[in-house]
Amino acid sequence: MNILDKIIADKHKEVKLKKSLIPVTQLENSVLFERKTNSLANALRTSATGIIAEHKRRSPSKSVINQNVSVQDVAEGYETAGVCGMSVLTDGKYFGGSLDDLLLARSSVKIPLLRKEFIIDEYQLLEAKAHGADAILLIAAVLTRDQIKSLSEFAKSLSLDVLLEVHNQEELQKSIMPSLDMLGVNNRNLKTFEVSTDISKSLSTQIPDDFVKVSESGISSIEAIKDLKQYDYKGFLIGENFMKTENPGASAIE
Ligand code: IGP
Repeated sequence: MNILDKIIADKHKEVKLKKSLIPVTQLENSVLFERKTNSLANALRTSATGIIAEHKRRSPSKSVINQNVSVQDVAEGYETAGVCGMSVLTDGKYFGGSLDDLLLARSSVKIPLLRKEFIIDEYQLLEAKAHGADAILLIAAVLTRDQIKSLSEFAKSLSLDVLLEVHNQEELQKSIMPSLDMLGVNNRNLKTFEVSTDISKSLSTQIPDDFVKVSESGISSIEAIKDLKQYDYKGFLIGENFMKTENPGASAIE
């Protein structure tokens, strides 16, 4: 079993347990549930930098990245640096994140927030809304076309923007549909952890113009961003390069 299969198997158990503990009505009654969301896709269309800065404590590929900073400080630092949006990892077991991180980020900043999670169930979209997300991630490698359709349509009904992540041509082709706002190309293969921005470059021409293009992972220099902009990328998802420093917000300014 590769790591992605393992994460998804665990996620099924986690969602089942959570559903038995926290009923949907409780999520729907959250103070944040009825709020107006702030579109990440719209922000990226008009942003000068296009940077989506991520809060990531650890990962299966790198183990510990940063356990010492508070999510509020990171969020405020990113917002002050002028990033376009923030991605908050909420998976606990493999990334050391939580829904509380999302809630704390929401209480600290106004910029659009992406819930970075392995989404397999509508319940997780209700959680995302109730904890302050403006956008959610769907990963094509672990979902069928039908699942992508029903999850993205449900997300849209909650006014959440949808970022669909692909890593190859096959995943891209099965996923194109109008209920997606942003198409992300993950430069990291989640099964092998190999990273190369060449993947973003080679897939760029196959992404229809109506989607905001986002290049994800392994981006560590302004040059890399300038290069990807030539391929019509509007968003750049950056985690480790900021999080590995003592003050992630300050490093996002550079
Ligand atoms: C950030 P990096 O290499 O800058 O830390 O990558 C982000 O793209 C990465 O964390 C990510 C991810 C994911 C994590 C992209 N897709 C799906 C978990 C699940």
